[in-house]
Amino acid sequence: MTQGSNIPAEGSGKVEITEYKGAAGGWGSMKSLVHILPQEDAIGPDTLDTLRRQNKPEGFMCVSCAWGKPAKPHIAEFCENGAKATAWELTSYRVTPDFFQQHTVAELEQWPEYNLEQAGRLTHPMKYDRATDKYVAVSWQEAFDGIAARLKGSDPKKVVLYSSGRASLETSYMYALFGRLWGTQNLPDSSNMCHETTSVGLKNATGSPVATIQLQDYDKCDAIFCFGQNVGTNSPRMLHTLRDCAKRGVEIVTFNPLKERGWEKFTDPQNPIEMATGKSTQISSQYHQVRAGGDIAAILGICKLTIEADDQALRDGGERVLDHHFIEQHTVRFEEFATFCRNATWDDITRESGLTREAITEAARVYMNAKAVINVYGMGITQHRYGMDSLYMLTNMLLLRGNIGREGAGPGPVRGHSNVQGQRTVGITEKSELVPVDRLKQLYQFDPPTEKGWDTVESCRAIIAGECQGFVQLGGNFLRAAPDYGRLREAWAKLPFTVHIATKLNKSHLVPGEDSWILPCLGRSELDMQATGRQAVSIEDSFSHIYGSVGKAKPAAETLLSEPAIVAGIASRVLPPNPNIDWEEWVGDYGKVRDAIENTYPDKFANYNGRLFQPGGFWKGNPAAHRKWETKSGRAEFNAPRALNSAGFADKEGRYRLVTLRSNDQFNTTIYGYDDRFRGIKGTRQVVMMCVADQQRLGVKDGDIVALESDADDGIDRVVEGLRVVNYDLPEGTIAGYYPELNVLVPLEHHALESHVPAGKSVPVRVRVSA
Ligand SMILES: Nc1nc2c(c(=O)[nH]1)N[C@H]1C(S)=C(S)[C@@H](COP(=O)(O)OP(=O)(O)OC[C@H]3O[C@@H](n4cnc5c(=O)[nH]c(N)nc54)[C@H](O)[C@@H]3O)O[C@H]1N2
Ligand SMILES: Nc1nc2c(c(=O)[nH]1)N[C@H]1C(S)=C(S)[C@@H](COP(=O)(O)OP(=O)(O)OC[C@H]3O[C@@H](n4cnc5c(=O)[nH]c(N)nc54)[C@H](O)[C@@H]3O)O[C@H]1N2
Ligand SMILES: [Mo]
Repeated sequence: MTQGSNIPAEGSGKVEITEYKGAAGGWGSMKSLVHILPQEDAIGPDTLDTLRRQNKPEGFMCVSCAWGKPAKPHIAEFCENGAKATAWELTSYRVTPDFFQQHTVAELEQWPEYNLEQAGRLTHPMKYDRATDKYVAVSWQEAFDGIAARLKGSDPKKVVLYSSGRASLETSYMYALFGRLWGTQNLPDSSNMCHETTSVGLKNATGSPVATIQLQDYDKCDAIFCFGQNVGTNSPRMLHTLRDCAKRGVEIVTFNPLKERGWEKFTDPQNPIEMATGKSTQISSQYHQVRAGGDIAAILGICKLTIEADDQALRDGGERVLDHHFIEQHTVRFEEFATFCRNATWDDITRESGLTREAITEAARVYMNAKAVINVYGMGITQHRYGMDSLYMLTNMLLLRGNIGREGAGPGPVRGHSNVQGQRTVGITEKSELVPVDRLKQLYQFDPPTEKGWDTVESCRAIIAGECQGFVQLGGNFLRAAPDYGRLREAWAKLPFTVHIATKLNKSHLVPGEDSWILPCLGRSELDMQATGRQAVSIEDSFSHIYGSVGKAKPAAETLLSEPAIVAGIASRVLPPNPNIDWEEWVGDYGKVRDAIENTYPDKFANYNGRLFQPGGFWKGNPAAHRKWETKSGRAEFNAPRALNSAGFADKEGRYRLVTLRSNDQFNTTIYGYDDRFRGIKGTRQVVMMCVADQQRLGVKDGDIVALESDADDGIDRVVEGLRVVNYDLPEGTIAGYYPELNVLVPLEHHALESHVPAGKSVPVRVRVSA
């Protein structure tokens, strides 16, 4: 067993910034993979065997992204980053009680995130000991009893039960049910920082909070528009789909302030000919470098041109451009929206989008000529103050030509965590209207809470105000992922208690409240043996397909418990006995939890256990995909935007829009390394990417060190020092750097208005140049 060691910040390699000339995928991805595997000492039989079975029916479902898993998988149905995630979980390094004996918590908190997770898998339940400032090993029994005592002594309405989107459907169902039985709906999850804008906005506009398309729709579309998603890094398996589309002649039009390599070209690492010849496929036929927050205006331009072309056709007696039949039968507020578009001026559109009228006209041409269009998007849309307006614009655009609810067309949000969408499906939510309250009542004979619980922003507010009485996290790294790190960290240290169900050590664990426990759990790739034998779990992807997943690798330690066992361990001690729930029986056989899920959601989960390993997963269905609109009006809804850019603050001299995003060597707050290959950045994450014009205005150049300061009008000082200027092709006034290092700059109240998703894609900052 190898013990993790403390390596100084920023890795040990030298910093190198050069333009990356290769395609996404290709040899670069192979090299990156072999680089991380030995580093993790993880090329054991288990890792390779696990990778072979990754994303295959009866295999194990990757813990990285939520992209669909085809019914006929590739020989190796995984990507560079999925393999990294697996290797990271199957590391041979261990964080044992000895490790904690050697390091105080104060010392560990100073370690970079990379070193904390690199130290290895957690092995024993640990409890914080204030006298020595160390975590010490306790038995599971002691941990559960201690936690139960703390929970019972608290007001359920003041305790947060957070989850990160990796936990399975089975665990998530049990966790949410525990919360409600105990009396709280404070059930935020990582989705509250992610696609909640989708869940709220798409639901309002189409009645369905998720993608209406399925994976096979990509075979039927003839144009794809992509807004604010970085496919090469964050959902690399999608590149296979896009490559096939591009080869078929599908036009792919991308809107992104950064030139992201994955949207430019792709060499398939699994294609020997492409690998041998270095041949790559061009992905985007058009690439528009919109300003951060400029999507509303860009799409407005497309809609304006489409509507005006239709007006013209009406005048000329030509073929109509809009799908009037669809608009009349299926939508509301079209006229209002059309008037808004006709009245919009090109001055406003070009200023706010940062694009020329010609560029937008080119994009509109593709839209008007296409029969079936998919709008793909990610965090570049959802993480803005007016993110919902961007999302509405995306939907408006599709509705104009009836591009929802038919083959090859529809909105295609690319979800983040592998089961983040599924968690919402089975009850992880702070909103009772999303919960089948009557069914829960009937099944478990209790009155579920009806008042709204806390989402992420509300949880942070409560923590900062000193009102939160305790925080339980099922996976994740809330303290680091949430906004306003400086203020939150200070308040987090005063929490009465925290409980962390986790595979690896992270910063959230290292700012202990009065009492803190770390509960180490099995990862999804590991064998999960319970009373009735080997267990499977299940997850839901971005297309609402549900798959079983079976881990086979030897667990990192014999002392680990599964997530369902940990949730049951806590729940059974906190709750009075309930004749309708046998927590122990559920842990012994997850099939019984699936039966309970099926009983709670009979429409979505019919014959759940029977269909668990259906190739390609089983579809839980989607009313909007059949043009059944479960909205307030009973139709799909057009919505004119409230603002022309989604940043939500005015332009001002010296003010920049900071985009916080992911490098190619990270999974959220998990940092695999210090290289961001496609962006040509090596050996450091302390950077701010900036275009030449902005550098000249500021009097700085590539390689200079600057600081970023908050420019929010809330009087709070927030600063990050020591950032290296990196010359980057970006629109003027838009700069970019890495999350989570820059989270200190994201004001808590700077969030998407309705969904409360922190607005990490346009943070108002100033650049301070040291004398
Ligand atoms: N390897 C790996 N895979 C992951 C993750 C990971 O960290 N690593 N994270 C997972 C999770 S939880 C999620 S949510 C997804 C995240 O995947 P993405 O949605 O790709 O998230 P980001 O990396 O934050 O990048 C967002 C993209 O939006 C662009 N952008 C920023 N602002 C704007 C804007 O105003 N308009 C437009 N049009 N574009 C903009 C950025 O340049 C960037 O390309 O990936 C998931 N998959
Ligand atoms: N500024 C800024 N902030 C952001 C974002 C951004 O783009 N910009 N993105 C936001 C988004 S989209 C998201 S989704 C959130 C992510 O927020 P989270 O989901 O809370 O964070 P992660 O980094 O994914 O969590 C990593 C930790 O999960 C634990 N873990 C890993 N695997 C398992 C497992 O199988 N079981 C259990 N129990 N634990 C496990 C490990 O201990 C690891 O340290 O961050 C958000 N924050
Ligand atoms: Mo996410």
